[in-house]
Amino acid sequence: MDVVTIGETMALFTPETSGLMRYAHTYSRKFGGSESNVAIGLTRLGHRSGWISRIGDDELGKAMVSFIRGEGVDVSEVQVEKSAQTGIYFKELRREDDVRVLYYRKNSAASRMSKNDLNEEYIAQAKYLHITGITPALSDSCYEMLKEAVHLAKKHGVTVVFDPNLRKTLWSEEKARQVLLEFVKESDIVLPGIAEGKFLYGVDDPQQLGERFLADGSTTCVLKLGPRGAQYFTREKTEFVPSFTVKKVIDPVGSGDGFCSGFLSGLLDGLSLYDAVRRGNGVGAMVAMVNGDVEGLPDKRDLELFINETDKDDV
Ligand code: KDG
Repeated sequence: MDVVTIGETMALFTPETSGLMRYAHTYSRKFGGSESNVAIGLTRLGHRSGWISRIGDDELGKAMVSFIRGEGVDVSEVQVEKSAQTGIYFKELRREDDVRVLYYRKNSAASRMSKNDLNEEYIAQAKYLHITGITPALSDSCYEMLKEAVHLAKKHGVTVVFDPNLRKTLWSEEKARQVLLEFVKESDIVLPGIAEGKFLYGVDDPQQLGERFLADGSTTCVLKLGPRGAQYFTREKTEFVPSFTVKKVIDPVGSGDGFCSGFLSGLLDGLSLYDAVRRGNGVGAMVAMVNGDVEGLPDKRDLELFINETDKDDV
């Protein structure tokens, strides 16, 4: 396995019309979850990924696992929880530049995950363990599980990749800051957005933020700078990597996960950090141009065409 990831995925309902959701009558049903989005992004690019999770014993859960399995992700570590349901979320496209997310996930099946969901051998055979700051916000048992997963990864020399993925609606700011920093300190690679960096350290200068993340223990920090691109920091070097022109943002949700899958794909293919970040930028941009969390994730050929075609537009 190249990458193992852990987290909750939800059935995603998107109104077929834009505007206030109270006027919507028909919805399309998709699936979305930061970690499985990354796992799918990786299989599209030709890598092997596995997703650890829990689903409810219900139709949405079954459809979700079929979908993710169908994308080539290993789902052998997904458990079925009899006493809780698969989580749901809605994505309201209020207007062109205003996409809102509403969760119906409290006490969901995935929030019942615990240390018992972890198979040490499964984590040990991966090259990377990908985790996000959404999982510890779900419940105390999820928080404990994630700490244990990181412990197992470190024990077996598996590189830990952490995307803070701050979701303020899931917990208090104080708790979020404390726990996210705990995971930053335990991770090898961190992939924060600039707003998350500011939330964690109170500064928004990219250079200062990069230094803070490295000082806290990560060997590589890639700071996502939104439409501008991203900047990576290691102890030896820092470089800004410009983004690609996105002609029209249709749905930005999931583009951070797209970035992560492109970046990890680059590392797995042995690219330089600059080129891995560039691949991340390309995938992130492509996801933002399509409605849905995973529908815009490209395969390698599609990605190459996009990157080469937009090369001339680089900023
Ligand atoms: O990054 C995209 C995710 O936010 C989306 O897929 C849903 O996992 C999700 C979450 O918890 O918000």
